[in-house]
Amino acid sequence: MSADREPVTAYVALGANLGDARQTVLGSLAALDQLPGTRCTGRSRLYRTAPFEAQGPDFINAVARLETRLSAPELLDALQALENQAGRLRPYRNAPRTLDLDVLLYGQARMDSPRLTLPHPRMWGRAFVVHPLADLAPDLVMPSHWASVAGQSIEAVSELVP
Ligand code: PH2
Ligand code: MG
Ligand code: MG
Repeated sequence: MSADREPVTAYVALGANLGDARQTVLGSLAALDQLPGTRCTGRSRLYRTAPFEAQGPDFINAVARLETRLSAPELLDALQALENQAGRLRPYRNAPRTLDLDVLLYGQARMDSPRLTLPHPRMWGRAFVVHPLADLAPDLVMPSHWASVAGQSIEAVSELVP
């Protein structure tokens, strides 16, 4: 981490559908605030969502806003460490998981590397991202985004904490 890097606003999607998904998501929202050089400055409501192009139980999903001095690859490393701590296994693509943490946006960054594509290439087609993101950053969500996710099953299951 570079202490002289200006903080960047990043948005991270949280998802879980194995084990106590709600507790895992709440615990990782708290853990994001403890990452080096990082503050969690906003949390969406929690949502119960049907698996989208995936199998298994319903998910708990949320989005967090971070102010971070970590670079995008450093942030990704930190998120993967939290996934591993939560016991994440990867038996096949989109398998049910104890915890998934995805970088959605990192400032204005655009990148396409084998590890990380920014903005997240599928974020605007997923209700489980669009709805919680709109809790935190309604100006980012355009009418076309709402139209793209209409019909996907999603229900808020917590209050918005200011
Ligand atoms: N994550 C996926 C694929 N499908 N569906 C829901 N409802 N929530 C997710 O977090 C999710 C998904 C790939 O990461
Ligand atoms: Mg994901
Ligand atoms: Mg992921």
